[in-house]
Amino acid sequence: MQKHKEAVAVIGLGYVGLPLAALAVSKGYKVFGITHGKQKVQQINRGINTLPDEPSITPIIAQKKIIATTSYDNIRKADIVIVCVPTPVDHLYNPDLSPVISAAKGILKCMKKGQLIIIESTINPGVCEEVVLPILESTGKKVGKDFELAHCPERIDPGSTKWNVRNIPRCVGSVTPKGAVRAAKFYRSILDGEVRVMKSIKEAEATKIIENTFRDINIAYVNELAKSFDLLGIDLHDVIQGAANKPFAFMPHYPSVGVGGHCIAVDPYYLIERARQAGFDHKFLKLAREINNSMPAYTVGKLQDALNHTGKSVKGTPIGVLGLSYKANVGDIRESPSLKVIELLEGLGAKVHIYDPYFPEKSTVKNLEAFLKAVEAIILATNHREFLVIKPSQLKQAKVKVVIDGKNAWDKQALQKLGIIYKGIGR
Ligand code: SAJ
Repeated sequence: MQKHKEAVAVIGLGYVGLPLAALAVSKGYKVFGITHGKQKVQQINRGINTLPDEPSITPIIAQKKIIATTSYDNIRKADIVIVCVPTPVDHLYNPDLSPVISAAKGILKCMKKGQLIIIESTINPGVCEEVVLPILESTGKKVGKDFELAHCPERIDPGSTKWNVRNIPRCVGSVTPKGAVRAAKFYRSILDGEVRVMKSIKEAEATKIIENTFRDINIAYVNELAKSFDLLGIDLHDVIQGAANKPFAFMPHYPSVGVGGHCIAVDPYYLIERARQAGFDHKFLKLAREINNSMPAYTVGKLQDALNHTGKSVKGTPIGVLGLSYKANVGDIRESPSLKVIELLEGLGAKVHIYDPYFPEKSTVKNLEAFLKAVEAIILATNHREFLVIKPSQLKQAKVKVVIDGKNAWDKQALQKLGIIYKGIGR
């Protein structure tokens, strides 16, 4: 039964938009979904959850209450329009706002007086007022009079069993005080978590960007430590766990094969570019990106050293990359370091076998057994739960000689005891 007379339109039904649409439906809003892809539209209208990593929303999607279309027409029937489209970077790491721009242009064509337009996509400070607002006001409409514009940065943590769209606290900001009140009221009607109203829309944009650049520099910090501790012969993984038992003023991050995903690996470039335009050079953020982007090559270099010890080279050795996803237990390869590792290995003439249960179509073998049989050296690139239960004896039996543990997830001592050459990242 519909509890709210307002209708919501969600543009972009991916990792961010579909859980949000499902939550709004479950809270009694009429919800229109707008997305690319006729097949995706059909599936959602048939009650099929198109996000395998978000099983919690399956029962809500099955109720078929989200009215999905590829066209923007239903915007005319919505009181609140929420933009949840990707904000990627191109191959030169330049921010690509084209999805946000086309969403704003699509809204403009179907705008209705009094609408509240909310951007959830991660953007740098200034995008709402310098990019989105000029489009929405380009036909003479005025923010604060004909519509409101707010920003509520998404905080989805894909694959998390603890945090979800409903319980994660949020921040919201708007161009006008009235817009902030309306946006906060909407989010408080669907969320259990705190909704904090920021003093401006720029502050809301900046909140998300500093959350993720904070994470990127902390990961870069431990990745740089890994390179020095490898030379010092100190197990950084253990040392971080030692430091982590300090109950205050330390937040553990862990070195790895690299930083992937559509958030941490991307968001810093938005702030770097916007600050550059304003005349400031974010040397520290850029260095962190450089360090994190260097980890796939560092990992492949460890494989080359390890193979040299056995008198072998990358070329001509059957090598396996275990895991394509950018992080454990999700099926998402956006900016995944695995892809860079594979590219580097193939550039060195390696025959690369790939296995990721989340990507059977991109795997070169059907299952883990076939993978282990085919390879002599393994780079563990994703710590999926399926890979954590692989026993050292299975690797020994499969005559695996070298393991490069890109996630420091396997048992170093046990593998070394079986005569397998083991190298971790910083261990
Ligand atoms: N990574 C490391 N070392 C770490 C943590 C992560 O190498 O200590 C790597 C991961 O393997 C992955 C990448 O960094 O390749 C990103 O990992 P992530 O855990 O940050 O995963 P994301 O990209 O899903 O980040 C999301 C973000 N959420 C939003 O942007 C809304 C981020 O803000 C959260 O902090 C993060 O989830 C989280 O905490 O899980």
